[in-house]
Amino acid sequence: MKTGNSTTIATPQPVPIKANLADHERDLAALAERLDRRGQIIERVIESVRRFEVAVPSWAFGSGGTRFGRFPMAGEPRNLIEKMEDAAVVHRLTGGTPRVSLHIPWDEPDDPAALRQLAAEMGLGFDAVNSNTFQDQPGQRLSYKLGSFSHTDAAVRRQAIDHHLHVIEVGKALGAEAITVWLADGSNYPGQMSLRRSFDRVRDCLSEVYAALPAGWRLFTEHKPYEPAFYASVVQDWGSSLLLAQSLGDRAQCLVDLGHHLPNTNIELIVARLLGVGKLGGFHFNDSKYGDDDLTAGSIKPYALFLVFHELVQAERERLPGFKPAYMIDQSHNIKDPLEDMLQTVDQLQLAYAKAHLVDNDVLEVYQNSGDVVMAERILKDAFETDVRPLVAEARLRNGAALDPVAAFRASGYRARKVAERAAKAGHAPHVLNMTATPIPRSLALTLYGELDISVIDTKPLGRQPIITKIVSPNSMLSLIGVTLNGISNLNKTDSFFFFVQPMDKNKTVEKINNAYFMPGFR
Ligand code: AOS
Ligand code: ZN
Ligand code: ZN
Repeated sequence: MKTGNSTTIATPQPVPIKANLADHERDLAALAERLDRRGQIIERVIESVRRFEVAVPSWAFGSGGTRFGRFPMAGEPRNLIEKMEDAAVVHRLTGGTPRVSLHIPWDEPDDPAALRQLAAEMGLGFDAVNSNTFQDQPGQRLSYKLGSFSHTDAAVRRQAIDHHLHVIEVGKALGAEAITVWLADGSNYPGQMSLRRSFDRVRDCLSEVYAALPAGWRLFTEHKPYEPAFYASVVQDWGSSLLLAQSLGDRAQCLVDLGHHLPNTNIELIVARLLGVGKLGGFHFNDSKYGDDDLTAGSIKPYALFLVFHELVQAERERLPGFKPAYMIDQSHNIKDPLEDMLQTVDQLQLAYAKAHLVDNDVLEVYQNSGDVVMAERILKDAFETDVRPLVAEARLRNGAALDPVAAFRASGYRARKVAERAAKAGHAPHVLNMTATPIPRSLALTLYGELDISVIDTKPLGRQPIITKIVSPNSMLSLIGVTLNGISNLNKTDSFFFFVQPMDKNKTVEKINNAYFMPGFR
């Protein structure tokens, strides 16, 4: 705005994210029409996305960290039950995460059968259980400092095998059907370990674990090039992983963690190779720029993610023998709210999966066979560059989940309630009462996606005044607050109070203006 010689620039305001059903329907119709022109049926893709499922990791609901530190977030889950609560929210909002992948011993349940029951009540089950011999646990007899399955001391190897047998027992009680083995075993300096014998020892130990697999179970071996071993990891790449899986037996397969490859590795090629020999067992989805960064899937290399899904969807459509991948997320949420990060991740996976369904594999094959490189590439690019967000939102909607999971999560006030509840000492959690007389979006979101008990008061209070509902633009908010403050100043100072309740900002304190109490974070 120009005033005289000076120019005032309005302070930029964040655009509120909102999901509007009418807009969604228009966007969906436009996409359907566009796909129809390309000879594609949107319905088929929507139904496929509805069936897409990925497991969430029990270890990623709290803030992660690096070796330089961790920045804990208010409202993080304090125990396994609270992690399950958070997992249920992710499933409720995305409709795509009905299982949790549990880490033992970090998230070892006291009573696995009871946890299984509770999870079922929350609409959740369990995916692969994860062992941990990459660190010593309190009270542990022998150390894994120089390896677990690869250790030269048979007693250490025995201890590591027993741990895996125990993890399988826990998994059995939970109804899981697979165990993921990621070993940190390796060396930091040349000469530290025998490169050949260390691998043999790992294979021998794994055979004993494999022999103990319950009926119907699978064992996944997860490779990783480096970290914590910086010179030579025992199971460093998909070649070693495949050797192990092949020597163990049919029920041993390889798990591909997207962050476990050296820069520029062609991961979709690895996926194709493993698919080709029926040894692709599962995934740990995440994204990375440099190493095992555990960033949000699709945040750095979305095209690479799409190309991985292209291989997977082809295998799915061709009903490749033995194709039953366990899709799991493995991320570390260091600076984002872990729940929002998880919601973004699932959305990214649903998008990549949907786009892969837009590839016409028959036409692609024609171009491949005729050597038309440009058109073959274009088939993939056309699919990747299609904005499939309305389609994925529709799939979620039909699954009873949210059009826009992050928006619904923010509107639900879930985190704010958990901040209060989880900061409180046991037994002192505040009860929050949300009251609404009209179906405003926030109340609806709370009802649909919050973990609320709902009471309906259907008798109107005596002398009830009519309720006027108005839509106010963000610009008129300030004057509205002014009007309210004026009203407040006329209140009887002793027995009338106004409370403005907003999500907690622990750096601010309650303020009193006139007779109104502004809870932290109000402005
Ligand atoms: C470690 O880098 C791996 O990704 C494993 O999957 C590990 O077990 C998991 O990240 C839990 O720490
Ligand atoms: Zn992993
Ligand atoms: Zn990792």
